[in-house]
Amino acid sequence: MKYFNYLLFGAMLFSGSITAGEISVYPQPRSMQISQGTVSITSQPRIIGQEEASPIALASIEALFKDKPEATAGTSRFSIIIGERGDKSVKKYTRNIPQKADGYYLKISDNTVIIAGNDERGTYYGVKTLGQLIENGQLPEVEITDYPVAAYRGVVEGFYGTPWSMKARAEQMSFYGDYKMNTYIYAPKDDPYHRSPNWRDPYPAEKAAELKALVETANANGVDFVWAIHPGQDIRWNDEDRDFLIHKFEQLYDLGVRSFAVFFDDITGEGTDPVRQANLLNYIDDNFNKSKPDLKPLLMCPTVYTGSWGKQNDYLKTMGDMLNPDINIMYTGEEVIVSITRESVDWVNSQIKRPVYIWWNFPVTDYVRNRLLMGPVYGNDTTFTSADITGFLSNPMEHAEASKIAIYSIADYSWNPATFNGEKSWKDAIAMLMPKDADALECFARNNSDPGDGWFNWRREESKEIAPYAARFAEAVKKGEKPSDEDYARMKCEFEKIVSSSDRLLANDENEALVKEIGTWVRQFKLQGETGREVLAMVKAYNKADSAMFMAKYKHVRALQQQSFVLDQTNNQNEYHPGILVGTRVLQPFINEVFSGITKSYNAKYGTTLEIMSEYSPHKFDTTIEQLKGAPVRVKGENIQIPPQLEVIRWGAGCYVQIDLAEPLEAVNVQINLEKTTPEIWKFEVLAGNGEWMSLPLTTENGEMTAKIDREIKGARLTNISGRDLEVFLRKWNLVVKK
Ligand code: 14T
Repeated sequence: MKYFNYLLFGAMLFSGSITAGEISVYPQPRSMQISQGTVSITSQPRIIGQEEASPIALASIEALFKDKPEATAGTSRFSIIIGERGDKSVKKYTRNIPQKADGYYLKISDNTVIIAGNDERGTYYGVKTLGQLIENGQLPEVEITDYPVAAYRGVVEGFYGTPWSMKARAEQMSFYGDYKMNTYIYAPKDDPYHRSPNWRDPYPAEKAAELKALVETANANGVDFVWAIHPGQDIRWNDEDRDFLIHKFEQLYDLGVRSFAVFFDDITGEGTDPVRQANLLNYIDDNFNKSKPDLKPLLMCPTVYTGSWGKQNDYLKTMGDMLNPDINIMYTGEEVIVSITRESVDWVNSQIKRPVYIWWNFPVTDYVRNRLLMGPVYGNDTTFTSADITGFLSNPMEHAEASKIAIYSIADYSWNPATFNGEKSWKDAIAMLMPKDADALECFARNNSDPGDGWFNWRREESKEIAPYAARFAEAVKKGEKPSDEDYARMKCEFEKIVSSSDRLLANDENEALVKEIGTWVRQFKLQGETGREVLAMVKAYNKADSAMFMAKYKHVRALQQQSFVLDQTNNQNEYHPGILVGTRVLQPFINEVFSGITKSYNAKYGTTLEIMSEYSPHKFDTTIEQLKGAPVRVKGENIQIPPQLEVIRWGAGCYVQIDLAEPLEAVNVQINLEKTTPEIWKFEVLAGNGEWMSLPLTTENGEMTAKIDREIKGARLTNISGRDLEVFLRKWNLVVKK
């Protein structure tokens, strides 16, 4: 019999009826040896080991073969021997079972399947692998030894914004089970019972019942439901608050929760003290966790959760020295939004004196809520072992189904980083979500993956393949030259694909939840494709000196731009990053440049004065603050606003924010909330009708600064005149005008 080592020859072809190329198991197993034979499944299996084997593993087996007829004397019969370490059924295979949590040994040969887990979840995962191996009623003869690198894999629902629905969460659980993720942390920033103000209060009956049901669903899928509390913003370091916290945990314990976490991220003030945090956690560990033997290790998210912050103080070292050794500590990497590097993990582990538990801020979009992050997972170190990382979790988007592309790959990566292939994993995730329209979803996803320019300073590849063609094309137009036929054809083809993919996605009935979540972005994407197509037609008309055609296309583009603006202004109107952005890295800049460039050329050649501004936005934003560059100016009725920012803004001495109005407007006043600050250190000015900047006095009212304007202005500006660099929260910047 021919044996191949999967790790070395994973992609090799076989001459038998099943090829290795056809066998894809996700996450990728540690070692998979494939031989040529197959087992045909014509009936239900005979199960050996029912009495002792993991109940959820047995339930999964039943689900796998429920459509097969019962075995009769006539049908050829196959058997499944199943159990976990110590069970009678699998005693013979003890030495084959990897001695690793969640590990399993799976062997298929001679009409017999052996599934031997290291523990109950290992057995369950063995069944999940078996399920993925079935192809057209056949099983390949294989021998698999498998176990994960990261002990905890899955998702931390830890984003700001609309929490996932209970339905979406329940649906996620079976997805986690299927792809061997064992952890879901419940920590939505916008659940008031998780965080201030209500963390002390027990859940009301209805919410409690919903959580209980979700915990049961998690258990049925081999997922640890971790309930996290976030008390740091208003905790008082006294026995009363400590007992409130324990009581809240007790309520969740009674609902079935067996794993707990305390999060101290994104807080200020008293609550940030590492010594008091560590004492509280040790108290919980010693008195709550240790008194309940069925609890999983306690988990904490520190206040200092990045390497770059950690290097400025002793916080993480204090945690490492003080916290009981079995308490796990989370970390987002060197920055908040960043790839996880070997260097950063080695550093944090030296501080916390235990393998780190990674909270990976991908594909979360709470810092860019007008975008979707649907691109491949790449950039994380692939040499991590269990000695380096104990957990690797994804913080997802508020769009649960759309997040599955990334989560699928993170499951794959965290199980086996060494063999992780981001591109392949991404494609397979897409095909899993939408088998028939995978190419359409792929077109959308490859053009919607970059969070853009911002304080987070973390870019992702987007529209990678088309980018060189787009760059050459735009450059030619800019220089007044004709783009090459090849570049033209490639761009045309991409825009056609965008339009047809969008229509197919909107009509797709394979994955309703996904279509619902991304639908508005898909409609914007279709407009973008149509605009691109017509901008190309402008170029063609110009080069053929077909003035009538040029004007027809120009007018169409203007109309499409207006529609896209309206779609952006009326959908997803959250208060942070309202609107709907798509294809921002390559496609939109391409469209803008080519539109402006070709219209300029046309104006010059024909003596016309057609508007060349391509993005429809009535007012302009100007700033010298790096973090705010590119922020939108939102028009909402009579208010012209700079959307509030989540992060601390480093507002340098002399730096300003400025709005240039499209037309003179009668302004009433301005309301500015920078949290704790005083008007003396700021200068507010308006651009008067005579073209001169004039300073207006700021006063404080109900904690926010305000200035009366009551005149016609063309712009408004706020400058830091303190002479120092300041750190502020930009909570509100609202110019009230008369319409
Ligand atoms: F706890 C952490 F590990 C963490 O990442 N906390 C938050 C998280 O809830 C959020 O989803 C994520 C992405 O925006 O980043 C953290 O929130 C921040 C991070 C900042 F750098 C909020 C404001 C910031 F300035």
